[in-house]
Amino acid sequence: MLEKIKSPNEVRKLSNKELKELAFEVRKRIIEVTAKNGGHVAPSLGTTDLTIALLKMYNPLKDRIIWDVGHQSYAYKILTERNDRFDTLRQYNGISGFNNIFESKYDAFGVGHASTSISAALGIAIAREKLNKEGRSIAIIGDGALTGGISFEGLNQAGHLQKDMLVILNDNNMSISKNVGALQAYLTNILVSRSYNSLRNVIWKFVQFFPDHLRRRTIMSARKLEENIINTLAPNIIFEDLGFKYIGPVDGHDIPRMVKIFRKIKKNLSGPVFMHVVTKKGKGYEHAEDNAPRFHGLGPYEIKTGKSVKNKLSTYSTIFGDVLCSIAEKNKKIMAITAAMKNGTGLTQFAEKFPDRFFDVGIAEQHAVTFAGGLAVQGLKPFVAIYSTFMQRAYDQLIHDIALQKLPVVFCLDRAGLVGADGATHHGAFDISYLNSIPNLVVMAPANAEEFSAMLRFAENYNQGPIVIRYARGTADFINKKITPLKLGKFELQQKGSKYAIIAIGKAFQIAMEVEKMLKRKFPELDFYLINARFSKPLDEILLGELDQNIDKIFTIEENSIIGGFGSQIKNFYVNSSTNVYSYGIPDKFIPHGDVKKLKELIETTPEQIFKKISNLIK
Ligand SMILES: Cc1ncc(C[n+]2csc(CCOP(=O)(O)OP(=O)(O)O)c2C)c(N)n1
Repeated sequence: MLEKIKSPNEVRKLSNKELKELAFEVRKRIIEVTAKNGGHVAPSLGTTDLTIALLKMYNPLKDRIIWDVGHQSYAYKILTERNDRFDTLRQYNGISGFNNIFESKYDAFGVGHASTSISAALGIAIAREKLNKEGRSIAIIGDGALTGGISFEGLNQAGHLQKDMLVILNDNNMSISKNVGALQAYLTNILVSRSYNSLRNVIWKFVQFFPDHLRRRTIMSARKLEENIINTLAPNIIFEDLGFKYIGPVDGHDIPRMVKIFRKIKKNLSGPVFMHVVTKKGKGYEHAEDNAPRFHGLGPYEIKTGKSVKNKLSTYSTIFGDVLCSIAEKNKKIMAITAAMKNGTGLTQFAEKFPDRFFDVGIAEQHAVTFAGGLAVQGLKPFVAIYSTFMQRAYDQLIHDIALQKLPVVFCLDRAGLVGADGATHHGAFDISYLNSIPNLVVMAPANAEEFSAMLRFAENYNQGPIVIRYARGTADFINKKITPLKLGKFELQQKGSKYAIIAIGKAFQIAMEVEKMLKRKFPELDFYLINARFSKPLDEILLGELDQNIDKIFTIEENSIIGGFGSQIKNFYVNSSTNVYSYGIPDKFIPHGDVKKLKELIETTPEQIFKKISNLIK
């Protein structure tokens, strides 16, 4: 059947039975492709039925469907003219893992970072009204994404403006790990109280058939019980209080039921509507259902067993988790904070060992940072682990709440640099640029596993202000050498030279070493300074000053935007000198998704490419 669906118009013609069959085929396709390419399996299997019901009732070119994060939109991609290219999911030049307005006319808004759908859908609803365009605006947001503050900023305005729009809450009780917080407890409360309501109706109906005396007694005790239960169970529906019409909870795997409700909404309801849909993450694939956190997003896996194809090696994230646990063993002031990325940032073990010193704040990066500020101002030592790309959310908090007050918070920015298959929305391309300009902040980046460990220990003992450690995604390189304790702002001079120097920061130092070897082979008469910067802020001004006396050209390498990055700091340092600085890093472009090696070729930062460029400059 899927073969025959060339556009979503054809979904609208299908019967209930055919829709069910289609859901089965779409799930099969998602599993087959993600088993090869990796991807967000469980979220997309969970929303397959909802997607089909939506496409049965809405026209996605006229009605605008806005996914939140977009990691759950694979079924949507398959059914909106992308099935033939779906095998290229997350590969270079292939289908993106999220929604992208440049990829398809069916993608109404670009996504990747959470909690944006309601705001975008409201903007779209108002624009369509002002421009006299037909159609509804529909946001689909998960219970995890709903914990992000922006979603409430959107609800607040939407409830006030009373424009036609539909917000669908895809409630599967899970963020990446189990969803946490009072809001999740509240949503569960709604589910329990609503199912209690239907149970109550059944009981009342049943009691009607009791003989009189029994009925009276049963009714009296039932009433008492009900009063008690209702007070604890039945909450006000917040979304109604905010001005939405609330529908739900609805079984998100019952396509005919959802279709009926969409039909009613289209026909009878105006203003903002909030539909609460309950789904199972990973639905239809037993391994994903049984282990939704692992199947939230993973690399290639074996369909039959669900096992990952590659064994996990030591990554910077796992090292972070291990070292922090060992530091926290002795130092009771250490607290760990994550914004819904417990597993991704390597904090699972910490959460188990020190549950009262671990905080998952939900998808709430801004809150995570200011919350850490509160802990630090009272004398605790918080380590906040956030991916580089998501830290962009909390820029003002970093400046206003932390750096300005010199609070000793340690920020561990995972996934700094190119991340690969998740693409433009997820590359950690900008952190050095956005951090270097903040006063009172120390910014470090490890070149290898041992150095990372030394940086975490340095950060534990540094109390003059905040520190950021930015580190790469994936396997860490080990040098199998102990590192002497770090000194603030001191670069590591690995090799002395003359005339030319290569300075790199973070994982890019591995590239620098390769480049130096190639250069030495080509120019045996030359000696290159080889420097591992370790710090992007403060700079090692003493060493840079010494170089100025001996050096013609400096080559900097980093995996960060060239604009405002490490190289530009070095250029700034030499602005009044005759030393020329050439920088290699991420150019002024958004980098697409694909294998990291391929992406490095694209931006001309493989060791071979940098070697060639430097060779030309030396010639
Ligand atoms: C600002 C931001 N922080 C963190 C993430 C990483 N992330 C992607 S999906 C996700 C969980 C989303 O949960 P939910 O919205 O309930 O969707 P589900 O995966 O359960 O369908 C998280 C934390 C993100 N995309 N954006």
